[in-house]
Amino acid sequence: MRPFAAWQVIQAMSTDLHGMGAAAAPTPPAFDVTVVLPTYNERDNICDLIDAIWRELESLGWRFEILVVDDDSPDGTAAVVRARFGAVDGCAPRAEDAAQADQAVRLCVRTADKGLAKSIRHGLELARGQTLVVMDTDFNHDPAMIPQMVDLLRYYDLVIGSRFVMRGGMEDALRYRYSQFYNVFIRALLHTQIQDNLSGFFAVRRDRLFELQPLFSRIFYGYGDYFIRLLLLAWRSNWKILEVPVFYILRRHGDSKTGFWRIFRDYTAAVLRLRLFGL
Ligand SMILES: Nc1nc2c(ncn2[C@@H]2O[C@H](COP(=O)(O)OP(=O)(O)O)[C@@H](O)[C@H]2O)c(=O)[nH]1
Ligand SMILES: [Mg+2]
Repeated sequence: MRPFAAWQVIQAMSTDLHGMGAAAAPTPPAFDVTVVLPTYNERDNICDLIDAIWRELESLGWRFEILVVDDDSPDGTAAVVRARFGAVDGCAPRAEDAAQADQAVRLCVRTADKGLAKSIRHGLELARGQTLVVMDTDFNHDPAMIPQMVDLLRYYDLVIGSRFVMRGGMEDALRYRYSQFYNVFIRALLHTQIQDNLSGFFAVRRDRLFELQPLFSRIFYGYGDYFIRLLLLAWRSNWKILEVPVFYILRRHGDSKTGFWRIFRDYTAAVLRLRLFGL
């Protein structure tokens, strides 16, 4: 990508942010990009992932923050981040020291109201980037995709890393088939055209996301089902949505927190609720 492209993204976004009278975000954007990383027991992955994201974004000359939102993982995830990066306290709504730097690692350790979706909401509300990216921290999601996903926000409101568009995929072939089938079910019930409603790897324009803020508590609860709700709302709000192909590799270290039957039950309940009662 050409280096000036990022500047154009930022320019375009700030114009819209002011021009559209978007709902005020909790903190003013100080960075071009915030990458929100929800973690639970990711001690052996998190530092390598931050390094990889840093390499991808630094070469583009972007101002960025990487915000780790950890649910007080018993394996010491927060401690390794602090030891390696000396991360500033990311839970403080205005971490002025971080805003001084062009790049920063922030760490927010949550001890109450835990859970994946609530951590992501917390991270998004603390984030100070014009563009917000959310991804897994186990290398399922490829950090090399971030630059193009952010760049495409010049044309779209939301860019999803999708396993089910051409050249997308997943190393775990069985889970790929299950997810593909489940997405057919979601589309049939919710009447959308989104191919990967379970991705959780996305980049969104800050101004667009915060237009939804009054509805955040109806979206961000539970586990990955928050993404189904977010996408449905985005779809019904006529957002411009693009799916770009991503290939999920297996997690590098540690265990998945996704239990098949629990997820199947919870997601099906979530989709049926959306179908019957809306958001
Ligand atoms: N903060 C927080 N992060 C979580 C929680 N559960 C899972 N995660 C993170 O969410 C991401 C997705 O979880 P993962 O186990 O990789 O699920 P999978 O990709 O479906 O197998 C990973 O980065 C996890 O560390 C949680 O309760 N709180
Ligand atoms: Mg994962």
